[in-house]
Amino acid sequence: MPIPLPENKVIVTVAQTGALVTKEMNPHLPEQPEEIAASAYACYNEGAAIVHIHARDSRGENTADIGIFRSIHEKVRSLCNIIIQDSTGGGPNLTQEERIHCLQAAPEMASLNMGSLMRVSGRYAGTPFSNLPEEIEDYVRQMKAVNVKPEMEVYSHPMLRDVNSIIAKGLIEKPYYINIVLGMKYQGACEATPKILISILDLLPQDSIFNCTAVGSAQLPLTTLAMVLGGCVRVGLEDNIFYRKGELATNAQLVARAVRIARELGKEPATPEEARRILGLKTAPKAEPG
Ligand code: KMH
Ligand code: ZN
Repeated sequence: MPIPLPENKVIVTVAQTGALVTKEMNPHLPEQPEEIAASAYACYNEGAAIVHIHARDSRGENTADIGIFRSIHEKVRSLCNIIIQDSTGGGPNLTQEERIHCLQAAPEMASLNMGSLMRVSGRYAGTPFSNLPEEIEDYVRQMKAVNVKPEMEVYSHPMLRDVNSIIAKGLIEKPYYINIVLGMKYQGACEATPKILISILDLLPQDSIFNCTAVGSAQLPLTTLAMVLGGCVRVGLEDNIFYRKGELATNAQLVARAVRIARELGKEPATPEEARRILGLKTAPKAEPG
């Protein structure tokens, strides 16, 4: 079982952009560096401690361009000290090699997807979201070399095999930060149900802190359940574009709601500094807000 967060804190992550959502789907989607930074600042002010970053080019396509990642980081850090977690999931148009380029822009954390899935709809149906054991190991070694904390994304029970494998090989340090991602519309991903969340929690290694991400309308009930169970939560437009049925959300609204629920449950959102301490982050931001 995972360890509950100390001091009744909740670490709130905002996943603002993602790889699959477009401005046509939700015009509030932040895509360009200025938009991403402004939205991250609004989310920080509502209580987010971590921002999960995907970069887009000027046409809104997923990109691995280091200059764009650096520009996002600089702009975010000029506004606030929120923890920057870059995505190494990237997007379906990026190669395995490109997806890890973001480490060169010096994030404090990076996502590490713990197994392969198959895309079954949309433009990339029939292509794999490839995260083979040797690819995971290569990514985690690169993160370890630059003191970037992995946020391990687990979409199904068998992915815990690779979590346990990198722990056994000493490639990752405690506390292990495990993001249970439920409801992805990919073959091989689990549905977003309370039973499935709890059954994965039962199998987590010792010394792990868990976060819950749930896609679509499951975001609200499952992140609420995660807080009740002593975990952290991720909200944002990457996973869910609606505030409620038929009403498009902003990232800041989704963070504000998660924080309100946390407080109703007697918990406080961790500040970025508190989250750095809880997660044992080693790399301080390169630039302080001015
Ligand atoms: N879109 C999420 C469900 C990543 O960026 O590494 C999965 C994700 C992957 O966040
Ligand atoms: Zn992502």
